Amino acid sequence: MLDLSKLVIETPSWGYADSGTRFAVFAQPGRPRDVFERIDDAAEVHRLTGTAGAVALHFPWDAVDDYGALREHIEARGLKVGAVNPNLFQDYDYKLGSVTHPDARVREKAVAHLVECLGIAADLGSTAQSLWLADGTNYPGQDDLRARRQRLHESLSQVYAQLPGDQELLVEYKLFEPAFYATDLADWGSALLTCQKLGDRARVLIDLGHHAQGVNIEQIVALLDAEGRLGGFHFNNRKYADDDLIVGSVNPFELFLIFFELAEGGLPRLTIDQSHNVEAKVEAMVLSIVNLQEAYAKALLVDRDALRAVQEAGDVLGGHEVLLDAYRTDVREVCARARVALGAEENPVAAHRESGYKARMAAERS
Ligand code: RM4
Ligand code: MN
Ligand code: MN
Repeated sequence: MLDLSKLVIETPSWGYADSGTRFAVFAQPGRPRDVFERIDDAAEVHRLTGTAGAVALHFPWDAVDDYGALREHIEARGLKVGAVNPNLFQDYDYKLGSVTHPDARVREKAVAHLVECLGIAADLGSTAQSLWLADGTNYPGQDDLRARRQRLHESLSQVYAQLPGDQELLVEYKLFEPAFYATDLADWGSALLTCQKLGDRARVLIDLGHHAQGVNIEQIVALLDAEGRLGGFHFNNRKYADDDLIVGSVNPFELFLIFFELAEGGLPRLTIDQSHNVEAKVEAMVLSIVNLQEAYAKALLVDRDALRAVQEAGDVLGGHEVLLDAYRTDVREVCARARVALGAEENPVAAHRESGYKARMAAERS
């Protein structure tokens, strides 16, 4: 029988909040008004799916006066705090960068926020800082590329020196956007080099939407894992760029191949990083979790001994067939039963629709 208990997905507090594109933000009725209500939505997703037991937070978006009270609220709803995500991209001072900014005063401010987040994580019982930088340049010649890298390492070393022993630093990269010429941490290689400079507790975080088209992301998983530097994974899906769509909605086969590699190495920290603009947010999150459960179930079905045997025999398509056998298996029933074993719903999306949660929140949170 399939056991889903080892699969823990962190859902993002920011995935429940208002979001949009640069063209418009369409506020949804019943949307949470503060971090406490975002946690309530996360708890509803966990109740339905059994797999979303932690929630990743973003600061200052989720800042409160009393972190003890926030922690109590989270734990009272049966959740844990996932990674703490410092936000270094919205303050006006960060227009030309945060930890890479040419002005030392701005770099100090960015470092101070990162250090503040170490304390917030400690108060909340979180064991990871998850860092994504919007830093980069838009035009050739705008800034000195080597100097920016130097500033990045100097700033992050100061933070790493203060990293509490039970926390790790996850370093996320992204090819482009908001910078359109040179992003300071653009790919897994630059993130890995940065982590190696910092120390053992700095590891790379892969976001599914942060690569050029066609990049083999499962291979990056295998490579970083083999180096002991795979820290985490952000799930979403895309057709073109960093589209942040529902996991598994556009390219389910790629998701399966990624899970095959993730499951090979022992799962790292797994987080959904999505932004729902036109779809219902809680339902979108539930569907993402269901798709993750199914991809994970299929990855566990791969006959790894048979795979090794045909690989050693040099059978080119034999190995491919072993993967396809697992991928083509209908796992909906076994996942439904595994969810029930966790005390969750057989069909989470239908249960959510029938529960009236959406209408109730629309009335309560008006
Ligand atoms: C970025 C990146 C980060 C997330 C922000 C909101 O594109 O994926 O992980 O924290 O968006
Ligand atoms: Mn991300
Ligand atoms: Mn992103």
